[in-house]
Order: sequence, then structure tokens, then C-alpha cells
Amino acid sequence: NDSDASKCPFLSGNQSQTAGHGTKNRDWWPNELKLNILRQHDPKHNPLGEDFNYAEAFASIDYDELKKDLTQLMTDSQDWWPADYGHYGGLMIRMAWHSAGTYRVGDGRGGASTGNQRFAPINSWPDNGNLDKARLLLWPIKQKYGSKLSWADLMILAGNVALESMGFPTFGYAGGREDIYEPEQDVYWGSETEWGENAARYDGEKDPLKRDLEDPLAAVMMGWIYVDPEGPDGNPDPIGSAKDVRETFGRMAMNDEETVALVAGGHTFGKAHGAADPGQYVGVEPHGASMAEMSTGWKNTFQSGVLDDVITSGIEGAWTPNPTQWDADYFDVLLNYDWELTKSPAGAHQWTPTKESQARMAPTAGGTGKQALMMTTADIALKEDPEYLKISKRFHEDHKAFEEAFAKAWFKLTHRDMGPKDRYIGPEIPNEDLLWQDPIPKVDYKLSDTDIHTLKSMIESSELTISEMVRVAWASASTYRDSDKRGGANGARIALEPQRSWKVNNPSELNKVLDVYQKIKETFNGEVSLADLIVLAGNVAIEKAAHQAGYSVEVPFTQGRGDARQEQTDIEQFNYLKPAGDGFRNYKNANVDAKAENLLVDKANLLTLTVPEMTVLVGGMRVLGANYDQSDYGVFTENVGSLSNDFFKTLLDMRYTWKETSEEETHFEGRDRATGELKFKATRADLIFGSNTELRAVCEVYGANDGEERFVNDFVKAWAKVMDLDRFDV
Ligand code: HEB
Repeated sequence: NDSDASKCPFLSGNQSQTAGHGTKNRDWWPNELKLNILRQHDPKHNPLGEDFNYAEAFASIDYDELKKDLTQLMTDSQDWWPADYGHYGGLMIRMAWHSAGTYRVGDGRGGASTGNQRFAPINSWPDNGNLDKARLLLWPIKQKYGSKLSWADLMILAGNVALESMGFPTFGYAGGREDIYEPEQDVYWGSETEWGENAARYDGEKDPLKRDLEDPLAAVMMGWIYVDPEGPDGNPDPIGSAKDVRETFGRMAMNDEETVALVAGGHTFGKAHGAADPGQYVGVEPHGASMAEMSTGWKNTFQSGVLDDVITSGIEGAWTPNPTQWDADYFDVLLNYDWELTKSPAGAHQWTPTKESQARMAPTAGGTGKQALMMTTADIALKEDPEYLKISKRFHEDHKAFEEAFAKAWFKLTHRDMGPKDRYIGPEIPNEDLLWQDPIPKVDYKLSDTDIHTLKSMIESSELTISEMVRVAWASASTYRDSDKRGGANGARIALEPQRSWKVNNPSELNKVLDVYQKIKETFNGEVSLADLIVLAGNVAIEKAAHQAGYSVEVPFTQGRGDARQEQTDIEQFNYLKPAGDGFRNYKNANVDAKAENLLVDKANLLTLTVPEMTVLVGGMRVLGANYDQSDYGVFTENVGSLSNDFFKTLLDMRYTWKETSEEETHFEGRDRATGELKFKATRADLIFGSNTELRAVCEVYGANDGEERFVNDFVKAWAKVMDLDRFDV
């Protein structure tokens, strides 16, 4: 009966009383440690299940048929969103580019490899206007191939097929991007709270030639992929725009030549949409739209709402006279015509050929008329910036060179965040090794059990300490970042520049340790790699430390790592792997503002660690004395080098009382509560395990009387996991 129902809070219609609502810890304590980022992508929440093997599923696709299907789709115009010029190519390229274009070198996050364009905030970013239509057009193909083809792979392949179907020879394609089923929580997209804002990322500095973009962001404003097409902060200033383009494309690892090739190549196709005032005619973005809109957005009520009436960026027109054909027209019209500043029907700044230029025209999207060509301020930058102009002129004179540069830059753009070539799948993988793939030579040896045993005793008798071997193995493996699958122990790049000179790696100690491994490698006639020895020695150290604590363990060892050469190593790009902090080694770059515990969780996220794995590794590495500078912060034990649970026991022990020793609360000391005697020193990356209740709960498991064996076993497992994070070859 109705009156009973209205008493039940769940049925009363007040949604804020249903599960998940109400004021939360995050609302009360906004600075709470964001451990939730370590709880993402739990396989239990992936509908494909834990046993699903994507590479196998992808391999079972009839790839030629798939490409044929995609080619047909390009010109199969649908009434609900008809194709400009009868061809969806431009739209699909823009979708693929925006999917890949969020990648940034600073932390390797963003990019095409997860299919995150399906989720907020990215599906609703203003810069992604109407890309919801592109994905919906692809749904019949996604449906046909189902789990064999991820959205992430499909979006990039659609971009490639779009290019090919308009006459552009692409460089290749690799599948292997696996979809996520929830939006990422770890990616920092900036801290502004309005779309198009940028005050926080530029520290309020307005002058586009001076302002400095916050790390690791690679876009000039909230909700955009790169730059404001109209110019910095909407000002039609091509030189300021060039600076923004150079900065943001640089953070995608693109140099000037690649940048010019990409922008010009992309804008050879398709058009911009600005038929009328968006404020008047365009509805809300997908994530804010009403239920009946079914996750689409930007509903356009201007006239027909499609083709020549579409409003997306607000800029209006095509760049070239034949927007569905690969040709040399982009530089032809950019360089041969004079362009003047005008406004689109939507009121956006754009550039139109002057009357004197007697410019050619483009067809209208609906195909019945003609309209003037258009350039955005960011396109004009390719002509006004002296460095860009040189490249533009060269590409104009040498179309073949332009074509090759665009093909390679497009391949890099769309595959940059996939990591090593070992992860590529499918029949269109280019043979050529590319420097940005961080190539590693394959090994030609296979160590027998006896070999491994011999090597272990050689390491043991080397007089290296447990701490030294642990530090170096960790330093080598922990550069891995899952965001773009770069770094890791494979390749032994720790022995090369720039890593061998990083402060966090303690270069003088590192050299000493590597010399020992190098000699062992020589004694072994080179039949073992330095990379394998670094990891094996870490295992030796841990087994020894466990033995000293009374446990007999064998740390799993996956042989077969190769040694990269210096010329296979892009020093500038590897410097982006340098940690701002590494809480596992109790390291923090003093110039970095972020708190040590936040850097620790950030790194744990990049290493794909769970909360217990992060906890067990820190607790173990402290008692192994693995701090980068051999300091005793967090080394809560009398028996350094013994794999005991002392870190946890001390942390939870009420005998000790803690007090900050620095104004910024970065360092602490622990004293005996009764005697006042100074017992221990700690950083934030230590005490967070006692002060944060979720971490404390895990520490209680390992610090309990029945916790030590579990601790040793879990430590060994987590350690081996980190050592093997980059082993896509096995
Ligand atoms: Fe772009 C479109 C901007 C780069 C490709 N673009 C577009 C537009 C704009 C832009 C504004 C329009 C949209 C609408 O629809 O409205 N971009 C831009 C900028 C940049 C760029 C600012 C930086 C500089 N793109 C780019 C690249 C690429 C591209 C790199 C590739 C490669 N786009 C593109 C395309 C299109 C566009 C294809 C068309 C679309 C359609 O058609 O729909």
C-alpha cells in the first residue's frame, strides 16, 4: 500500500537516500589519500572475464573482411547522421586522432590504448563534440566482431581505413589495445572546474609567449585535446598558437616536422562545423544529457541539424577543395593564398582566402553547393612560425616526403602508448624498428637450471650487499609504467644514459654493482644478459634475506631479457621515466611539490600494484635497507637485510611516539614513549602506512604474529611481479 511504501527511504523517491549517496569521506576530507586509483580495472569487473585472451581472439578475425567492412562503412551514409560529402573519412580520422592525442610523455597516461573515449569525462569534452556519432556509426562493426575487436583497436583501425579509403598509403597497423570498462581515475586532466578554463595550468599567466604549462598536462585548457583552434585563449594570434602547438605536440613526443606533417595531413581531409551559434542551438554533452538521449549529446536544433547545419567546433568550412581525397592541396592553398581573419556563422575566429587570392572553393557538406576554404589560427601557425614555415615549404615542394612523414607520424601517434613491439598483433605490423618503440635485441641463449645455479653462486660470492643488489634490481625494473608500457628491467637501460646518471639511482654505487655483473657476464662468455643478471642478483639478495629471517623461499626468475644499446635509447624520451619520487626507495625530488605519499601511490599505480602489494613491497624494502641513499628513514629494524615484518610491527607499536622534525611535515622521528630515546626516523612515505586507516589495516595483517610468513611470501610474489612487468615477450 502506498503510504507504507512512502515510509521506506528507498522507495520514497529521494535518490540521495539510495546506496552510494550521502556525504562521503572524500567530501569530509578532500585530501584523503587516493588509494582508489590502485583498485581500478579489477578483472572481476571486466565482463570478458579473467581468462579472456585478447590476442588469441583478435587473431581469429578475418582481417581482410574487417577492413572491407570498414571501407564500406565510410560511404554508407546513415540518415540519422549523414556523411559530409557522402564520406565519413574525416570524422573517423578526427575520432582516431582525438583518441590517441590525449597521450602525454610526462607520465605516459592518456592515449588510444584503453578505449577511454567511451567514458566521461572524455566522451563529453567539448573538443570531442559529435565524436559520439562516430562511435555509434561503428557499433554495427563492433557488434559483428564482438570481443575479438576492442573499441580501442577499432577506433584506430577506423582512422587507418578512413585514410586508406581516401587514397593515403598508411605505414601499418597493430592491434593489441584492450578496453577498460570504467573510466580511469588516475589520470590528471587538470584542476580547472570549467570547460575551456586554463588559469590553474598556467598559474594565471595570460601572455601566451611566456606562460608555462603545468606538468604533465599536454593541452592548453580543460576539455581539449591540444590547443584552442581559434588561438591562445581565443585570440587569433598565429605566433602564440605556434607556441601552444609546439608545446603540446612536444608533450606527445612529436618534433616540429612530425607536428607539421600531422596537422597538414589530417586537415587535408574533412571539414569544420560551425553553421550557427552553438549557445542557441546545441544541447548538453553526453554525460549530462537526459536519459532518452541514450548517452549521446550535443543535440543540434539548428534547421536540419545535420550536414551543412552541423555545429561542432564553431569553425566553418573545409581546408582543401577535395576534402575526401589525399592530395597536395593543403600546402598549396595554405602557402599560395593570402588569408584574412574572418568569423564563422557561429562567431568563431577563422581565416578565409582574400578575394585577391582568387582561391578555389570547397564543396558544401551536403554536396549541392560551394563554400570558401578555411584555415584555423593553428593552421596559419604552420605558415607564420619561421620554423614551421620551412617545413611547410619543403613538404609543399616534395609531396612524397610529406606523405612519408605523415604516414610515420600517424603510426607513431596511434601506436605510441602501446609499448614494445612485442605487444603488437595482426597482419599489418611494420617490419622496421623505430626508436620510439625502445627496441631491445632478442637474446640467443637459454640458461639451464645448472647455469642459473652457477650464476647465483657467482653473484653470492661477489661481496655485494643485499641492499646493493636489491636497490639496483628495483632501480632497473621500477622504471616501468603501465600507462604507456615503457621502461622496466628488460633492456638493462639502467646501464645506459640517461638512467645510469639519475640521482635516484645513486650512480657511484650503481657503477660499482654493474661492474661486478659485467665481469660475471664476461666470465659467462656473454651467454647471459646484464638485464637478467640484475634481476637474478635481486632474487639472490631476497632469498638470502628471507633465509636470515628463517624462511626458505625461491624467487621466481623469468630469463630472457636482452641488453639494449645506447643508440637504441632516446635519452630525452627516457628522461620522462625519471621518478619525481619513489617511495619504495624513500626518494623524493625536493623540487617537486607533491607529497611523498601521493607520489608513492602514483608510482604504485604505474606499476599496476594493488594496495596490499604496495604495502608489502614498502615494508620489505625498508628492512632490506633499500633506500636510494642508504639513509635509515623507515628502516624500523635492528636487523637490516633480514626479511622480517619489523617495519609493520614498529609502525603499529604504541611504545613509540612520532613527531615531525621539519616544518613541512616531510620528516619525522620516533622516540621511545617511556625513555624519550630516539629510535627511528621516518618520511611521509613511511608514516602514511600507520596514519591512513586503509593502509594501517593491511599493515595489521602483516604485523600480526601470524603475519610474517604471509609477508615473506607476498613480498616475493609482488617483487617477482615488478621484475616481470615488461615481459611482453614471454
Ligand atoms: Fe584537426 C577537424 C582543430 C590537429 C585531423 N580539427 C578539426 C576541427 C578543428 C580542428 C577545429 C573541426 C571540428 C569540427 O567538426 O568542427 N586539429 C585542430 C587543431 C589541431 C588539429 C587546433 C592542432 C594544431 N587534426 C589535427 C591532427 C589531425 C587532425 C593532428 C590528424 C592527423 N581535424 C582532423 C580531421 C578533421 C579535423 C580529419 C575533420 C573532421 C570532420 O571532417 O568531421
